[in-house]
Amino acid sequence: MKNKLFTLVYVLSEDKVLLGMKKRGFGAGRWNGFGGKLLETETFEQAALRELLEEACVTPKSLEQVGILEFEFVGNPQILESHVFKTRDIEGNPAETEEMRPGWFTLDQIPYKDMWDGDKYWLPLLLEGKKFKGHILFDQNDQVLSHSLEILK
Ligand code: 6OG
Repeated sequence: MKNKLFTLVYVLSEDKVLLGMKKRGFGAGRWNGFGGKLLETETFEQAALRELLEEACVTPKSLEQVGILEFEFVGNPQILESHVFKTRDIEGNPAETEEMRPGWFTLDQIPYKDMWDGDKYWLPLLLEGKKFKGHILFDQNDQVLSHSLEILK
């Protein structure tokens, strides 16, 4: 079975990161980066840019790919492969959309308890400027059962 392909983008500004409260669909009720499914004709970078504009009303002037994460759920063979990006340069002001309510968080106040359970393992790597790849296995209650992460040079 082919992996399902996603993008996930984090906007950084000084000592803050922009997250979005997902209002509907997969992951609703959690703060997350901005992103979604890759369309067939898109590169990951094009999809990341499109999703950031659709969900937060901002356009990155540049995007840096920092990680690839495979999310797996027990009992489901379909792997969710998320390509993770960061940017510091955006055009426009973040605004609420039908899908996401944006909010800035200082790096020592990331709301991990209201985020996907895996985030606390790898988001600190992104915030420390590292590149990484990894695999995270979740149980039926969306809790992490096991994870492996490798820092890339
Ligand atoms: P749409 O269904 O809205 O795309 N995503 C995850 N993000 C985190 N932090 N942890 C996970 O662990 C995730 N699984 C999926 C990828 C879904 C968005 O949610 C991300 C996409 O950006 C399970 O099109």
